[in-house]
Amino acid sequence: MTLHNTIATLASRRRLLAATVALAAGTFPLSDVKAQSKIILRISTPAVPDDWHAKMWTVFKDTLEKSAPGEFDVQINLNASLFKQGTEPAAMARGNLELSSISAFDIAKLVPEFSIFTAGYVVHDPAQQQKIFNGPIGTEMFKLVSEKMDITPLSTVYLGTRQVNLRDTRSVKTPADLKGVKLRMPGTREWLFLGEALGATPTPLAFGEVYLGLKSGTIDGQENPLPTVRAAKFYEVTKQIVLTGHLVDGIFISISNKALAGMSPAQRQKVTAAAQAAAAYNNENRIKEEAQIVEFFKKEGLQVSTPDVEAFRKAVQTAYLNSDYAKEWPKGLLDRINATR
Ligand code: KDO
Repeated sequence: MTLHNTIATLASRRRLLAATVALAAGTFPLSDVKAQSKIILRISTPAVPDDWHAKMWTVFKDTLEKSAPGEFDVQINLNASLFKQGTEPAAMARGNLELSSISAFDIAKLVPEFSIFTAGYVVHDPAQQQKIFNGPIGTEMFKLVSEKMDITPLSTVYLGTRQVNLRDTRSVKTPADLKGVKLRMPGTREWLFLGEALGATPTPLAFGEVYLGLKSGTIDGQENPLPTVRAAKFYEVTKQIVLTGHLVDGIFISISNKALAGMSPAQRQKVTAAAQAAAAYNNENRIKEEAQIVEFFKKEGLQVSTPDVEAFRKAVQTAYLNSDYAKEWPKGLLDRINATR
């Protein structure tokens, strides 16, 4: 080996050594390691970007980034792009998903006691809903959810009050007037029961397919809270809203128990606080929007009609009280709900 070659070899070894030292101490790989050590929180929801319960996840992410900078990697997936509507609880129990906003209907499948919150005309308004779930009833019911589903509800999100929304106009005063109407419902037994109790012919369809179903006429109508009718643009393909107000609907920001187990107590507390901030943001904005939204639909040319709500209430309550669902409701729970004001 010539002297020149020896020097070149030494220089290249030195560069190698320097690179190794940089790697060990260093800049690039260290940031990688840091990113990997962040706790990943994958979120999946069918919500459309314009809806409050989609936007609330950004509030969750920002709140957590402020309270626990660099500790979490929050990944928001809207439009059911990660998991199909209704499959989130199973994904969470398997450890494939950390967070979602799940409905009373999702919960009732595995926790039959919870079906009381799928029944029409049980909860009266959003304020009562918050009192129910932030009080002793919520504590008891969420404990059941955690035990039976391996997920923990962290906050209660007011999804809105569900109303009937039809493709063509018709006179609707009582449930009898919905006879034969193919009313789209999400595709589970509990949802279909609600559609039937309203007097319609319930037709199962995933949320993401409702717009086209209305446009093409495979369904005659759907029911959802009015802010969702606006955000998902159902008003473009329907002509009437019937203010049945049949369900003061709630969804629950929930986390998998596996994810909770991987956190320190301080991190758990921060995640819970972020979930509560997200729900508060949604609830405030949704309630405000609901108070003035009818005007929007009228301007869009929709007919907004008020049925005989008492007739709907009576029919729906009778259907539930005579059903097998009611047999699963904990004794005295309905009275306790009614006494929560
Ligand atoms: C729907 O499919 O009608 C529904 O309103 C049911 C809710 O439980 C919830 O899944 C909601 O869709 C989605 O978040 C989309 O808004």
